[in-house]
Amino acid sequence: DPILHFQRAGMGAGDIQESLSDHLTYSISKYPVTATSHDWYECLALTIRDRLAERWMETMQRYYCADPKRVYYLSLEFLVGRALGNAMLNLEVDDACKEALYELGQDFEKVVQQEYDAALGNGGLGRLAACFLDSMATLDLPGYGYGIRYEYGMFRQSIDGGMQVEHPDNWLRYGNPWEFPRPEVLYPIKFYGRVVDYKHEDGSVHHHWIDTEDLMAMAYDMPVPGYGGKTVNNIRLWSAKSTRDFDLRYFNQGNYIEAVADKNESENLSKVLYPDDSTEMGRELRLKQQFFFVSASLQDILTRYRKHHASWDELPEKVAIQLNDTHPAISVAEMMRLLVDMHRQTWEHAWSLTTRIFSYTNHTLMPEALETWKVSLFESILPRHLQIIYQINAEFLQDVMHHFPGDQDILRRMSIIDEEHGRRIRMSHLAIVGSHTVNGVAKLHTELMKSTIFADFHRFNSDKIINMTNGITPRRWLNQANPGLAELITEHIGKSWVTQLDKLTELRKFADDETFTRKFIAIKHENKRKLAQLIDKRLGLAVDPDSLFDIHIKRIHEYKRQLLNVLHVITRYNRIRCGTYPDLTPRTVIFAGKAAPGYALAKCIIRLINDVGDIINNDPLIDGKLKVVFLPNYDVSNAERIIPAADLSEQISTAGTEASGTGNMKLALNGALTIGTLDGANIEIMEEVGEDNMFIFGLTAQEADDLRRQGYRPHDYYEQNHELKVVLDMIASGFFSPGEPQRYQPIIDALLQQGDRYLLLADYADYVKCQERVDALYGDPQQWARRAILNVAGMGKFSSDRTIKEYAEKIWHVKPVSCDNGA
Ligand code: DL6
Repeated sequence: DPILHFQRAGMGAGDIQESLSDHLTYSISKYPVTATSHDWYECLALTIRDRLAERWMETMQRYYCADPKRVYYLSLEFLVGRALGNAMLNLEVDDACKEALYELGQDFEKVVQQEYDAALGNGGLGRLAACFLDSMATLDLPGYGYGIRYEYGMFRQSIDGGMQVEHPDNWLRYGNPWEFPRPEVLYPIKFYGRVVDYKHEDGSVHHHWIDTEDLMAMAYDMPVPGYGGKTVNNIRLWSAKSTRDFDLRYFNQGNYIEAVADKNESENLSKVLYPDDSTEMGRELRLKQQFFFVSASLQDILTRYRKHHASWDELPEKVAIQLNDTHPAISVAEMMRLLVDMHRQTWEHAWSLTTRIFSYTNHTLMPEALETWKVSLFESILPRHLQIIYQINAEFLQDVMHHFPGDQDILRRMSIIDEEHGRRIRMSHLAIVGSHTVNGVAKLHTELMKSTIFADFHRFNSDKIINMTNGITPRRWLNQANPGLAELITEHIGKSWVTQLDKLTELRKFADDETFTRKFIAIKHENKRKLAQLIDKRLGLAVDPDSLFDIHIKRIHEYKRQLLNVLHVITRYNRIRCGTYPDLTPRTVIFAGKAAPGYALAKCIIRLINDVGDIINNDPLIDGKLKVVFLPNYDVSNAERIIPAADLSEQISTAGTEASGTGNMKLALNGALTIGTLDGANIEIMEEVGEDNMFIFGLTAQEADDLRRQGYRPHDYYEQNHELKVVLDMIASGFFSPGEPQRYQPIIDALLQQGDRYLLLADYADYVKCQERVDALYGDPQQWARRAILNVAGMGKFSSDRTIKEYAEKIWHVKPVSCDNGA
């Protein structure tokens, strides 16, 4: 086919205005007088979508003609947030859209705010996937996202009486203009049943998985525009549909109601995102979700490959599949099943192909987050896959045995099957064995993977585990979220930073430039003013934009140590009240984040933050010197509002626990100074921006490990540090919960009775001292701004473009297919 050329959708304000009016009539069917802001949002989204569609089809045709090696990013989570603002900026039509809406008498901001966030993820892992998609498209890489079209995304959080309340996120209620249903792209997915073996005359055995319960996976596609709009990639999300056969059984029996009820039940599979981050609940539905999207995606990938290729031999030259954590690790067994059982490849050939296709990213060292599934559950849901896993394991353990002759224990440790905890399948081991490359997400994390959780695998094959430090997309996290700062940067160094973030180093020369600094400070102040306005609107709480905005935003988890921050807040409160620190810099400490619904202690921490805020914010003695805010429902859109307003970025996880962090990158890129531990990517941020431009405190990962080995005694710290003792006693005595003095006993117990797993008390004194250095520097606005500018200037490395280029070169071996070198 010739390359398509489209002309329908012009990019000028006039063209856009025409499209908007067109859609108001033909898509919405309303007159301007009756159209709501949401109607105008729909019109604008469809107007932009038209422009994306042309480029999307051109991109897909370009790929079809060039038949390049493609990369498939398999992820149970894509936390993309809103699409409209990002698409307008990536197409560089935002000004034209503003003008067009203005001409039509509409308020651009109000219209854009109508969009629901696509919150198909929990936190870091899902947001990373979204940043990667943006970078792949921007770099013209043939990259496809595959995931689940959850009907309900991440729950909405409200706070009632200081407590988290979860609400369903019905994000599709008013439809989703960005998705294209593909009812013809439909694959059968099997569950349960049994395996029967047929012996052929030549002695070969063929395995049939029969008597299964089936459902269908139907595709929904969404465009992913790269910056500049040349390449628009695809994310394909699967939705569960009942099979017609399935319905028929009941219909034939004349049982209409049963048929419909059953249909609904099978469609439950893609209904809701599991809201657990860093813990695995081992639920049957979750395993079924994993297999569902894996099976559909692999069938789709193989179908696309087969359009061009008669033989399977070239599969690894045309297909790279990245497993985003172990959630899609069942892919290894499913690929084997498809190749061996369905496409009649020999086991050896299929294994050789499989292990050249997959690579796996590990995102956590937390033992409770490492996925395992009961063998018995597998046996029931995926009986054929269990057989395949057994065979993979048997062959793998043979290799291990040859490598470490006589070492029985290593076989036990490396086996895909954990025989000790009631026989479980270790999904990380399956992912490692089936992948050619395994990566960590920051240098320290990768080193710890090699020396702790995967030490045996590293000894077995020292080339397999490599590092790929995470990154973030500068399009959303600077260009879109912080237009003031983006413009200032562009004025001084040009706009190339949007795709070449390294260019930010050129800002170093402005760190001492008075005019630049003045403007930089003014932009930050304006961002803080806007956030203060939002806080006032949402919580009815006045905060002072001249105070230091101290920001702690991320999932609520013990290892992320929001509680350590609270201990400092209370210390500060006590210091102000006792009057010995009269010049303390006024601060507004802002928290935001969701707790997993079943994580009682994390919810308790949210309540404590709110209770502490209630006491401090209403204490007349404090006189505005300290405010504590918990901003509900942290999501991508709220992050875009909070991050540009941050002075101080709290990155205070116990060293050795946060795999990388990406919020740390977003905040520094927007000119916040980091107070943090030597953990995850903080270390690499420090290498880039310089130790003097960060506030580092606390134990290193090594020191934390040593301390635990020597026998950590949190009680000693409590006894020996008077301020700390006072703070803990206040919490324990009900100072912040007078109506229920025992409310925070679980927190006190975790720290003093249960060993303080995350070493809060050990790091407390150093943290408080470090906060004093923060105060001192903030007292000198010029010096503070200088360091903030140097932070922005040092963030070039943390563009997800850099990360994706590394994956493309070192793991996937894929190359750009740009308009110039395409077909
Ligand atoms: O790699 C992305 C992100 C890291 O930046 C965070 O440090 C890490 O906690 C997060 N992991 C998860 C859930 N882990 N699992 N499984 O979100 O990944």
